[in-house]
Amino acid sequence: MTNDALSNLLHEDRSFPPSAEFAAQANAKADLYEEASADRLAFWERQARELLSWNTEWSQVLDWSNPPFAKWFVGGKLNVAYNCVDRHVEAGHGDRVAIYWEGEPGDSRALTYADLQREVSKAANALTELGVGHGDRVAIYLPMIPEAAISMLACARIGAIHSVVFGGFSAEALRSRIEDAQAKLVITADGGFRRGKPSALKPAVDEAVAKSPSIEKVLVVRRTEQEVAWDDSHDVWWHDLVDRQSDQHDPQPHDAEDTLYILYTSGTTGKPKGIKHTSAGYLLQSAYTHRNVFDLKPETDVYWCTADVGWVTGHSYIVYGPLANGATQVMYEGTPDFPEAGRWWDIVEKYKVSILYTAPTAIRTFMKQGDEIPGRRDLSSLRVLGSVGEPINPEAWIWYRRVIGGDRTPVVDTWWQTETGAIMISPLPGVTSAKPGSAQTPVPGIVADVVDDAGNVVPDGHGGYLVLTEPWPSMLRTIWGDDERFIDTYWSRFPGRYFAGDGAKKDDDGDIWLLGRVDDVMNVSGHRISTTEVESALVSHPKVAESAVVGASDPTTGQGIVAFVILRTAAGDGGADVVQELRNHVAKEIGPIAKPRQIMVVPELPKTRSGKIMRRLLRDVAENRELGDVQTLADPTVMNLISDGLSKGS
Ligand code: 6R9
Repeated sequence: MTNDALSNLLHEDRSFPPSAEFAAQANAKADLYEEASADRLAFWERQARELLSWNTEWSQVLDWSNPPFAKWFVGGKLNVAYNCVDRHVEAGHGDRVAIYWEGEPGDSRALTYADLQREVSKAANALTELGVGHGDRVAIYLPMIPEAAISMLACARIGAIHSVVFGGFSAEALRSRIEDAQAKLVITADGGFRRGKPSALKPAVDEAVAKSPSIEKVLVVRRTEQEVAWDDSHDVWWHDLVDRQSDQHDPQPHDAEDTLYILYTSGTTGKPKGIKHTSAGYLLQSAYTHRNVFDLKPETDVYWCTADVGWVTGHSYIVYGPLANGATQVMYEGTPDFPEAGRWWDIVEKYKVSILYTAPTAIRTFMKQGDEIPGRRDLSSLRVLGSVGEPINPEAWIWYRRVIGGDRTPVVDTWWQTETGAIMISPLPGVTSAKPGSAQTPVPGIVADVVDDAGNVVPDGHGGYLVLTEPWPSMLRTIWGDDERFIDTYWSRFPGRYFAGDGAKKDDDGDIWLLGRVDDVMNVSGHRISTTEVESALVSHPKVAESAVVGASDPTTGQGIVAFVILRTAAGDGGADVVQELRNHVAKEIGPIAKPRQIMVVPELPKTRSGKIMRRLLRDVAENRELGDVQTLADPTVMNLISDGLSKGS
């Protein structure tokens, strides 16, 4: 974020109190805060009794005797899939639609809770037939089709651990995740539809599986009907195997602390971290926040979260939270602008969506396209709007509320992370007077603060680092296979407290404003990508000697990836197409989301005397700003070399 944007943000003083009508009907009332602060653990126990169905009650709500390794609901047993599916059928809601699925080409499916129960049971039986059991890891690499949710729930049902890999990731990214988790099975599809065209997935799986000795079988959903290469020794069609299974499956109780899933996210090194989430606490906080932050009324609302299931938002707010709450939701396969820019608003109108949860990047893109496109659709069904993934600038917040929400709906800006598992800081609609641009208050049951470099809590009106000061039910339990990295990354910077990696400020009312990452993690369209990961991809190209990557502020995507590269002498000037070649190389190594917006070929990189690249100066160049202090550079003239080279080149 630029300094200008930051000071504008902190001068934002508009406030939107909830309407009396909304407040009167809201699930969450102000007394939740009092109840939770009076006795936090008792508060979570009450939520656990009210929101989840247990086979065995816990004997201890939180075991924090060996921090930072938490155990929640110790001794408790439940089945996550039963909680998300079967119990709603048993309660008489079998005919309620769970998922209105909308394919990009315009095909659609509606799955009721009874349908979902049958599909998940069949898939669970199929996984068992393939030899997948409790504790085994299953990689899921699927487009946004119902089978994604069905596969996740089938794993949960039998106690297998899923590792969903975003379908936009490369074969290499998939391979490294399979290897780290030692997955036994991959569930994939021939492809999915993207911008009007089938986009293949199976070839990337074939490439990854060829180098993955742990994989025994590949289960393939037919979606696009593209030609696929087939290896009978391990490839199995979903429709051959799953369709012939019994639709009855008896869900066994699993331990509250059994691992539910691993989800990889970028850290400050090149190696993604496998964030490990367990069962009961995770499900509880997903369900609790989904109910209270979005004010979900399962009988009447139609909820739509536009995320992909490949990200944590899709895990907690498409699969686990909404389904645990018995919600009716929309799931959409494709892009927002196909066949035209109004596609999302057509979907809102068609299904009468009442709760919409999306990312600031999307909102800013729509804002650029103008008010007319949403203006031509009937959006009057909307009653709550949510935002997630990156700081939302006040202008985008105001536009979202005014144009999409008809100046009527509360907007909730929800801060959380893959690691936190569920929403941590957010206004409560019906309770909080919302401030555009601020996530404001930890939700009841959560304790957060802002500290300075030395770990002292900053007074109101000051900034520093966001920390979480008490364990929470949906917290990550560790990094898969790497307890040391878990401790180092999150619990060492401020001992005893969880360091989120985000800068934050408390305003004069004590409300929290998130200011973006303070580490080498970029946030591009709400996706976390580490600078080191992109740098490693670049230097793996034979023409590149060295590279440095920064996130430069971008009006639409939040940040854009800007890479500085030094070419190898043997590569000469690299040729006219070198920049394109390198951009494509990064897309191939990591995935198209990591493609640099801009690559600058430079003769040198700015380094300190100890050899550390000064990204701050590169960010100044990337954002066309006057250079900051160059005194700590080993060679202060390097910046002249860089700017001269760039002005000649352009
Ligand atoms: C859920 C999700 C987490 C990082 C986080 C922060 C940024 C997310 C935000 C936000 C400001 C919000 N972030 N929500 N920043 N306001 N409402 O996005 O998880 O992909 O792990 O990213 O995203 O920087 O640290 P994840």
